[in-house]
Amino acid sequence: SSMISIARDAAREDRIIPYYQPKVVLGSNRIFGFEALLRWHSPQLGLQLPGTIAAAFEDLDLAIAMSERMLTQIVEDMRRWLDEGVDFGRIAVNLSPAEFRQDALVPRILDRLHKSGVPTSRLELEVTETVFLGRDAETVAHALEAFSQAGIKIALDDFGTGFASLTHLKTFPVDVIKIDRSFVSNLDGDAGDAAIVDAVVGLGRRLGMEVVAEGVETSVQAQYLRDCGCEYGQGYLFGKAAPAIMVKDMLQNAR
Ligand code: G
Ligand code: G
Ligand code: NA
Ligand code: MN
Repeated sequence: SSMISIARDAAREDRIIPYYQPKVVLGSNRIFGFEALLRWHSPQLGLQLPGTIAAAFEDLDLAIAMSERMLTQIVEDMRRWLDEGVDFGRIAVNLSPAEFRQDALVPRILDRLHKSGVPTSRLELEVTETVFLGRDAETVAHALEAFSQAGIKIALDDFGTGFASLTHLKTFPVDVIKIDRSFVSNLDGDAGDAAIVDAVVGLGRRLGMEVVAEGVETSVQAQYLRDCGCEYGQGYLFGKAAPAIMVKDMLQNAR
């Protein structure tokens, strides 16, 4: 399809750029990390969101190529920030289910960190519930276990929208639950969504996991989340994704 050919071009031509969206401690609005979000530059159309090449994330070769570009730049950015004394906290990177089909996923990521001297504790990997459901569930389990053993944090993204069972929270090494923004956006109006958010926050805390609310756009939502004990948030209220060069400013402005 043309989407695939566009993505192939984007991955090859080095047009992929990580943008960084802050994640904050809701009690203080302090930034404790960032999510790296893929952007790519189209010579014709300018800066593009990942949705324009969504199909590419399901193609193994392209998913790997894009992920390589992202990781190379992210590790470079982290190395530079460490050298400059910029405390960026932890950087979360999204992994698509297709990426778990490559044998060398774990060493590929660990080698990068080791070669650059960036501590594994600085990296978090975000996966959606769908990674647990395919026929490669066992491969995925081994990879997540290996990442976790190495000190990399694992976040379950878009929590509540997939088909995963609560058992997965117990059987996979999950450190962070990200409450999907569809629940957060209706917090001020929908009693059902408020109940779901309350329950997930309670569940996560009881299991000793960090709970991050995604898509926080209003101060009313942020206050509701604080009141129900949700510790962390992410969303336009605190900042949109921005290029690496803006990270220092974001950290300074959040103090
Ligand atoms: O970045 P938003 O700005 O549009 O991201 C849209 C979707 O693309 C989200 O579901 C997000 O998880 C996914 N996404 C963003 N960056 C990456 C990436 O580097 N790799 C993968 N696999 N997915 C990404
Ligand atoms: O699937 P994932 O959670 O990784 O996707 C993150 C997506 O959510 C990205 O497209 C990002 O740009 C978007 N996003 C981040 N914060 C907000 C927000 O406050 N509101 C909305 N509507 N989208 C957001
Ligand atoms: Na994500
Ligand atoms: Mn999400």
